[in-house]
Formats: sequence, structure tokens, C-alpha cells
Amino acid sequence: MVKPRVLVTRRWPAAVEARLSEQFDAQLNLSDKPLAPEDLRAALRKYDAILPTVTDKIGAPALEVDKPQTRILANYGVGYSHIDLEQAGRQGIVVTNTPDVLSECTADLAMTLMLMVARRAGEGERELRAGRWTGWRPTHLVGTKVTGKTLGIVGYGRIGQEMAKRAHHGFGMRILAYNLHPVAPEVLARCDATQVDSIDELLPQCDFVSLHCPGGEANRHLINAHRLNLMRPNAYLINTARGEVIDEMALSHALSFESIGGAALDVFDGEPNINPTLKNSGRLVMLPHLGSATREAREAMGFRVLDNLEDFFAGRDPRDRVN
Ligand code: 8YV
Repeated sequence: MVKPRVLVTRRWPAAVEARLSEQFDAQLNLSDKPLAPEDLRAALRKYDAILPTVTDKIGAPALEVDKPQTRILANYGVGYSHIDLEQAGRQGIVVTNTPDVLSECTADLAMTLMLMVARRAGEGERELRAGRWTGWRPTHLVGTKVTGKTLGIVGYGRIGQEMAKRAHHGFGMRILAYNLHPVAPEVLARCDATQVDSIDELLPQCDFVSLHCPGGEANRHLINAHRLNLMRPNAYLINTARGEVIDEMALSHALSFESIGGAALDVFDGEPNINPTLKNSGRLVMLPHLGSATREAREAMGFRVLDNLEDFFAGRDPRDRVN
């Protein structure tokens, strides 16, 4: 039997690449550079499956290829706002993602960010490495206690719930949850979480707000100047979701006017380019999109893509189909 032709757009963990190459006629991107839009369009004419990541912008223009050869875009990642699902559907292309397998690691990173910004760990590390530390003193880099505080979670799905678990059971935090669709009472009960009806209702009540909703146009600037204003002046904003969810100009203003306590971001609008105004703020922790960056999660994501491909090419509906 002829093996399906599969394009992997970036380097993946070795064990996953090895299995992919056994099962498929796999083309690996040895340069590990993001594909140019014209290469993506050419790939749609050539490969039965493309395995993209967040760095492949597969919007409507990229997908406007006459009679594409590609029948499945098996995304390496849970978020798929970089792919135009409707246009893919119109072209008869199935899109899948990799839920569950990165939820714990992404929540671990959101906890890391929350602790780093509250305890001023980034500022401290920068000071120490620059040789500016003059020694212990009672008023040095005094931060905010995390234990027992109120955490608002925007997007109470798989990752949001993992975040709640860590914060509530590990740090005794009170959990407020906002979700587009109502959350089942038994799910809320696991962390004694209270569901609120709107983000505007959630924000003024929180010491920390962590974003776990999808990105994309629907949620672009969900956190805007008005909503930043609703946050307490000593509250912190955490983002491991997608950069576009926050209006970054409004966030830089809020940070420079100290209308919020601080922010910690793992994702950026237009990443890897960072809005220069963000870099001026001391009370901002920034990480380079590390949410799922563990050996365990990255391997599991790859094997989950393989599961979806196996289903698809065996004529079954892939388990993680999103369109
Ligand atoms: C992925 C992520 O590593 O899965 C996601 O949605 O944000 C990341 O953790 C990245 O998107 C790979 O495509």
C-alpha cells in the first residue's frame, strides 16, 4: 500500500519523528524554520496531510488552492486559531488538534508565571545577574502573598480546570470561573469554584486573573482598557492562552500607570515580535511561549497527532477533529 505523504512543518521530538517516518512517507523540515506562505500553498497541492504548528498561519488566503491534495491538517497543539477552519472545511480539509496531553504542563507554567510575578522573581533574577544586588534588607523586592488569595479563571476548560486544581488544592486559593458556556456543577465542585456570568463581574473580585480561553478573532482584545480598569490596582494578569486575547497597548498603559499590580505573559500578539512598549515595564514577566514545552507534553502531542492521522487514513473520524 502506498504510504500517505505527510509534511511536518517543524522539528518534533525524535521518537515521534521516527514513528512518523515508519508509518508515513514523511517529509521533515530539517531547517526547522517556519514555512513561507508560498511554501504552504505549494505543500497543499503536494501532501496528503500537513502537520502544522502555531507558527504556520493557515488563513483563508493560504487555503485558496485549487483542488488541494491535502485532506487533513493535523495540528501539533491544542490551539488552532492560526488555521481558518471554515475555509479548510470549504476545501474539504479535516482539521484536528491535540487536547488533554498538554493541559497539566500548561497549567504548571501558568502557576510558574503567577508565582514569578507575585514574588518578583524575574526582577530579582535580573538584578542578581546584573550584579546590582546589594544584600538582604527588609524592604527589598517585597512582593504579594499568593496563598489564600482569589484567582479568577477566564476559560474554564481543560487547562483552566488544571490551573484551578493547582491553585485551590495547593495554594488554598478561592476560585472564580468565567466560561462562555455554563460549567457543570460537579466540575465546579472539584475546586469549590464559583461561576460568574461575565468577565466584567469576575475582574473586580480577583487578586489574580489567569486566561485560558481560545484565541482568534472572537476573543481578540477580550482584555481591553475597559476591562483592565475593572481589575484591582494590586491585581495580576496571567496569560498562557493566546497573545491576541489582550490589547497589549492597553496593558502597557495599565502597567505604566500602575492601575494593575503586574502581568505575566507566555504568549504575544504577533509573536515572536514583542510590542516594544511591553519591554519597558518592570512589573511584567515574559516567557517565550513555553506552555507545553516539556519533553513529556511535546512527545504526547506528537503521538496524539499520529493517532489522528491513523484514524483518518483508516477511514475513521479522527478523535480530535475540530471542524
Ligand atoms: C504549542 C500551544 O506548543 O498547544 C497550543 O495551543 O499554545 C503550545 O503549547 C504550540 O501551539 C505548538 O503548535
